[in-house]
Parts: sequence; structure tokens; C-alpha cells
Amino acid sequence: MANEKSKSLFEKAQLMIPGGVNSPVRAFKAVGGNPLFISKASGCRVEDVDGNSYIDYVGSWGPMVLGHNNDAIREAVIKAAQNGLSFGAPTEAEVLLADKITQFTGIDMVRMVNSGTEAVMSALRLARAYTKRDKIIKFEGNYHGHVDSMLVKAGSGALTTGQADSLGVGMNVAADTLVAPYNDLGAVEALMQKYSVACAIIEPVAANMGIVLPDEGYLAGLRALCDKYGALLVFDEVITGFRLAKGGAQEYFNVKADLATYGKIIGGGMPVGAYGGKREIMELISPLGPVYQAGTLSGNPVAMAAGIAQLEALENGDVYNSIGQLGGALAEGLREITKKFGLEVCVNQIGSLACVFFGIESANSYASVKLADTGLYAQFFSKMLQEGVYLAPSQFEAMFVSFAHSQDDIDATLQAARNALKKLKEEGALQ
Ligand code: HOZ
Repeated sequence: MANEKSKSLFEKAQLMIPGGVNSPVRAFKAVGGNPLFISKASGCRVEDVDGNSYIDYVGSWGPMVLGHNNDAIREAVIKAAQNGLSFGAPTEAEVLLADKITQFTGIDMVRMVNSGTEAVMSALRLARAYTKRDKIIKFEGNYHGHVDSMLVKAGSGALTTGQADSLGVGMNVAADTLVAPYNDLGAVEALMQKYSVACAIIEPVAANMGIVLPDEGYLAGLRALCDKYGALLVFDEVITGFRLAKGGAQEYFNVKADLATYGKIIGGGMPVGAYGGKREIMELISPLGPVYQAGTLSGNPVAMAAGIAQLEALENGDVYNSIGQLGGALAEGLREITKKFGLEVCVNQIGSLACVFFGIESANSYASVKLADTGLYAQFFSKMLQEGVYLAPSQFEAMFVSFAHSQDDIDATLQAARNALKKLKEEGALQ
């Protein structure tokens, strides 16, 4: 597989862009080799600038729940763009999308922003204002964008690059962030007893340290603790929102958060984020209330058009059945294949999210995923790429299945996994 053009673009990019990329995980540092520069994508496939085509499980890190370059979304974007790109004034599209989001999720009010990071930053400010408390509990290995206070024991690129605690975060900021292990209610209660906590923010399914599922009753237990100690519960649904179910993790687990943050998925690929929740909390936001938050591109008409088209398509209940079944088939297939090769592997999966961890039996916390064999993942990743399958270039990210994947694509992916592991075995890379 030639990738000369990707290589030369990467060399040039590194001269001007830190690390040659605009977001760290893309640099392939965790898996080695050169990042692919993507020229186009359609359905479940991406194509690189050298003309190689891959079955894609990155899905732009989540928003491509319908697959790439969805006809309805693309047409909606083109139509909206014909009327102008940004007005810095209210539009009908914002109202239509807010209507859909509130209907889907059951939240009372929503405010549009431009990214998940911005949504989290704003939701935390709001939680502090509402409770008149400063401390925030986050969970080890959860990732909430690059908000200063959240870059403590963070997942995703921070975990991948070994910068779980980023430099540049002021000590005072970090001091207000309390960190609890994921899936450990006792630790949360201990923190809540000791400190006056504004909120606990959590990825209801941790999707930035691979995929780690909440234990049975864990989220409900967290809800109860927040109620007991007067803290707000914030669900970061940047990954789970509109993906696990129309109403995201709140619907899937039947646990209601006070505030929820959403990201890229409501833009169908355009840069969008949003946060929302209970009316009495959301009414504190400016201009109604004293919590300031603003943005020229917030509610951008082109992004709103994409979001409306995406959510309209998600109204079709088949989407969730289909992506859930395919996710299950992928995970089950990977379990069987790796077992045949005698490997110790944990495949976590929920709906259309999955992750294969090598070298560990179970993965239910940051401590356990950190024991995974990242070296073997890197080798598997490279072999899968050669087989035409594009996985996340890090052990600590998710596989995203979309509505555009078919059972044939899953079968082809599983065959690629067999071939990849066979080659690794021949090379002596498997014990
Ligand atoms: N932090 C993102 C994945 N969880 C990666 C963003 C990107 O590189 O686009």
C-alpha cells in the first residue's frame, strides 16, 4: 500500500503545525508510522491522498453515526450555505435544532456552542454558579475536552501521549478538581463527605480510555450520591449522546442528569457542541441570568442545518437496532478470533461502541486499562491498516460503528483481523 503522498504531507505539516497535526491522537504516535491524510470519505469508508480505501471505525470520532458524507446532511449543508455562512444573529434553524434536541433527550433547555470542550467548560461554570460551590469531581481516564480543570488524569490523547496531567494547568485550577476512580461509588462518597462539591462530571460510558462500561447500578448510585450531597450530576454525552439511543446515555441507562454536554454528533460532522439540562439551572445563563457565555459562531446556520438533518435521520428507529447489532457482531467476532489465537483479550462493547484490549481479562477502570498491552495493539493496528481497516490509532479510543456499515463490512473486518493476527503470529509477535 503506497502512502508516499501522506508521508510527504506529514513531513511538510511538521514544519508548521505542532507534531504535524491539529489534534494529538491523529499523529499515530501511539501506534507508530505515518498518519494517513484523508482526501474523502463515503459510507463506512475513508480514502487517503494516495488513493487507498479503508473500512473506517474512527468515524470522525463519533459524529458519523450515519456514515460519511450522508446525502441528506450534505444537501442540507449546501442548501444552508447558499443563504450565507454566518450572521451573528438568531436563525430559525437554531430553534428547530433546539426543538429536536430537547425532544430527543428530555432536557428542558439547550445552549449551542462550537465544540464539546466549550460545552463542558460552560456546563462546569454553570454548575458552580448554581450550587455556589467550586469543587468538581471528575473520573480517572474520563476525557472532557481540553478544558484546563479537566486535564487531570484525563483520557483520550492525554492518556495516549502520557500527558494525563497537562503542563500549563494552574495549580489553583487543578486544586478544585477532585478525581475519583471510575466505577467506585465509595470513593465518590468519601470526596463528597470531605468537600463541598458543585458537580460530578462523568462520561456515562467511558469512551476515551478505550471503552469502559459503567457497572450495573453505578450511574444510578452516582445520581443518588449527588442528590444526597447537593451536587449536580453532569453527563458528558459528547460520545454517547444520540448514539447509544435517541436520548443518549440518560435514556439508555434510565438515569437523569442535571446537565448534559453534547458535541460533534449534533453537527453531523460540522463543528458543534451544546449543553443543556433543567430549566431552573439553564435560566442562570446570560442574558437571562448572571452566568456569562457567548460565541459568534454558536448556532451557526450551516452547522444547525447539518444537525437538523442528522437528527431527522436518527428519528428512524432502525438506526439504533442496526448499529447495535453490528457492534455486537464485531465484538463477538473479535472475541472468537482472538481466542482462537490463544490471546488474553477483553473486548468491551455497548451498542455501536467497541474496543479490543490486548493482554487483560477485564477493563472496568483506568487502573485496569493501563495494564493493556499497547505494544500489541499498535502492531495489530498496523496490520489492520495493511488489510484495509482503519482503527483508532490508539488503544485508548473507541471503535465507532455506523449505520453505513453492513454485515459484509463487519465480516470483511473480521477476516482482516484473522489475517492480521496470522501475520503477527508468523512474525513471532504473539506469545
Ligand atoms: N480526542 C479525540 C478522540 N477522543 C480525538 C480528536 C481528533 O483527533 O479529531
